[in-house]
Parts: sequence; C-alpha cells; structure tokens
Amino acid sequence: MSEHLTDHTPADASPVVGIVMGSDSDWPVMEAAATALGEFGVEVEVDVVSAHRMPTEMIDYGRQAASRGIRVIIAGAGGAAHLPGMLASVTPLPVVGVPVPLRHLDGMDSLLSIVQMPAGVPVATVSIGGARNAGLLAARILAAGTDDASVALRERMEAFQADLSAQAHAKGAALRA
Ligand code: RP5
Repeated sequence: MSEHLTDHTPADASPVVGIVMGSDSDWPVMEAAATALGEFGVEVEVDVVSAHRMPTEMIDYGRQAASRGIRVIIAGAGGAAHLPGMLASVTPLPVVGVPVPLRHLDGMDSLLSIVQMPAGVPVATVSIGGARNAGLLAARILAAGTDDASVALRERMEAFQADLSAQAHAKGAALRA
C-alpha cells in the first residue's frame, strides 16, 4: 500500500468496503468514496491493486475479498480501466466501478472500459470521476439488509436524503426571494 493511502485504512476495525484503484495517482479522485463512507460510519480498506501491473495480486484480492469480510468492492481506474471488470469476474460481491479521468480523452476511455461488461458479469458503473456516488451506492447496498446494522444505516441514508432535499429547497427559496 502506498504512503498516500495507508492512513485511510483503519488498523483496528473490520472493513466491509474495499476501495481499490489501479494507481495511487487515482487517489485524488477515489478519496471521495472513502469520505462518503466515513460520513456513514462504514469501515473501509484502501489499496492499490493494478490489473495490469500486478495481475496475480489483483485476482487474489478479488477471490479473497468476500471471505475476509468485505461486502462491496469499489474499484477505480483510468485509461484502459480493466480493474473493476476483472474483479467482478472473480468475486461474487457487488463491484462499483469508478472511471477515473486522465489527461487524455477526459475519462471517456475509462468509462467505456468499465461500463460495457459482458452478460453475466455486472459492474455498477458511476459517472466519470463519480467516486462520491460510488461510496453512497456502497452504503445503500449495505443498508439493504434486514439486520440491525443495515436498518440503522438505512435510517442514516434517509436522513442524508432528507437533508439533500432540504438544501435543494433552500436554494430554490433563495432564488425566489
Ligand atoms: C491506470 O493507469 C491507473 O488506474 C491510473 O488511472 C493510470 C495511470 O497510472 P500511473 O501511471 O499514474 O501509475 O491503470
């Protein structure tokens, strides 16, 4: 794990969301996923798992994530962004893909690399650079259960949505005033 990322992995908690990316250069975009999940009290682990530069480790990560207690994987990559799809091919967990924009092509290459998956191997793709929504989607996936922790998380999500709505209403009111 790179120095940039280590601080965001709780040492004494059990992460339930794995946030991985092809390079630490993706972190400025991907950090928003960790921030969003932090707002909901969801424990995450963060790491660089490159599909092209460390394929064996990437496959191992995907194969072992569920048995380690991870329940959702958020995977971000730029350019020829094969990481989310390859992880989805070896894990039964839901995978949320984040297209990371690079200097060329404005992230369209990343988006198309992630979104056009073959039937049977789904990746839930968010917008280019949409790591915050990836985090929020992971929180919603975790909130879909019926156990106490899931119900509590769902209540936090409902409060978040109510706040979002109130903010939008306030903006409209300010314009009308
Ligand atoms: C991709 O290549 C990574 O996800 C990153 O977006 C891009 C560039 O990586 P670096 O050359 O900055 O390490 O695999």
